[in-house]
Amino acid sequence: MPWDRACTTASSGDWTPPRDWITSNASLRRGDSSPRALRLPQNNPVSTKQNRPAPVAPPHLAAPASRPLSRRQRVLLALVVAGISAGLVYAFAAHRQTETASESDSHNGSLANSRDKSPLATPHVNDTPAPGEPPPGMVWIPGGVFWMGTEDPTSMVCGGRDAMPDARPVHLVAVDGFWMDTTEVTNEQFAAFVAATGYVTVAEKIPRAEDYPGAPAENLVAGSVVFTPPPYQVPLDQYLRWWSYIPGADWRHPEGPSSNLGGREKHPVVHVSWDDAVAYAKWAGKRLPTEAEWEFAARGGRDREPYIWGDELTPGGKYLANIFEGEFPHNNTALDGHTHTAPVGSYPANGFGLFDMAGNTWEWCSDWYRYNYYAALVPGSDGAVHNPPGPTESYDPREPGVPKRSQRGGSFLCTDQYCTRYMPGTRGSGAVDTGNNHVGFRCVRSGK
Ligand SMILES: [Ca+2]
Repeated sequence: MPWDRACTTASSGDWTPPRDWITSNASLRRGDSSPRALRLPQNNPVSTKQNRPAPVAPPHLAAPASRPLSRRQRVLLALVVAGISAGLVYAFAAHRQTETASESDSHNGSLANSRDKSPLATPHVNDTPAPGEPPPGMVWIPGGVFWMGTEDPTSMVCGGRDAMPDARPVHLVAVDGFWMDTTEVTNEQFAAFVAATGYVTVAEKIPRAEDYPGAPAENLVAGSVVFTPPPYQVPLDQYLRWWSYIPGADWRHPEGPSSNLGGREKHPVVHVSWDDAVAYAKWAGKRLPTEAEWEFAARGGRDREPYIWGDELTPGGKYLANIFEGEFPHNNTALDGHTHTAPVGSYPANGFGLFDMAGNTWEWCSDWYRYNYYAALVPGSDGAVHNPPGPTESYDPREPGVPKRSQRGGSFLCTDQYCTRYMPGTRGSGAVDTGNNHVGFRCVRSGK
């Protein structure tokens, strides 16, 4: 299939190759007016140290057999045998010590060490039965083992230009069963929460100057970040060309004060910060998913496939998610039927009955975002990392000092021209205080 038909990229001779930064998931903190170069390091600091013991040479005890040994020779031979025996004992002890150290390393160091052992765990979906009737709007995800992360997608057809180094090493993860919302939280669901609690989202509050040092005074008004593409092609290395802080933009006014939710009751709620999402989840008796839960659920039982529906972006020319087609950011051809958010459930569900696990809106996860988290994970004795909760603190070298949580799934603005984070193994992140009009969420509930 020709590239321009298989991918979201329109045929364009003057298309400017993007740099490796995450436009569609850029962290635009309230009051932040200066564009930053958002570059990821090209390689993760993954140890390849093997920690194997040095090979022990086999003993060579061949003695001359054609003539009897003298007493001196017998004594020397006895000493040699004793020495070799002691050496073997020492070598064996050293081997055990090295094995122990290696095991200890794998509990304290990198996942790479565990790769020396054949993992006992294999990718599978558990047959754990649901612990009861499903809560309304939720489906049972039975848990299991899967390969989490992605290999470099830049070599794939339609894989985009971002190597996604933060999604490696690909590693085995085991997750327990849990309930998950079949769709992203909708505007009408969020409205019910606000009506019941009087909750006010971050975007509806006036930012405090002390929280945003250096921010222009005109930005210290309630509002949020909105996708505002120009009507012409622009260089793809300055995201402020298509993102704007719009006073009055919030979940009720997705594009600004003149917009509303009319006809968008079933669309995913947007302009929610991480705290807003957590507040909703608590009210609903739920929680946000971990990244591991989210990715296991998104894959729907498929093993290491680039898309939640298989290995081709548009099988049979059909779009299976709300992403971006055309020329980013100015020409959205909407071949998938939508230029902005789509009503939840507009595209086929994945193997677990979950909708929009690719595209539509980014979804907040509970984990702090740390770019090299996967390289420091601790596998269990079966070679799998069990129910990883995320790192204890965030770190994004692109924006050090900005606390970020993980986001997953990509959005209606993701395109292979820029980033392909609708692939389930890829990762995104966002400043905890920052929502925009392509970030939403869904909730989970523990199975126990
Ligand atoms: Ca679309």
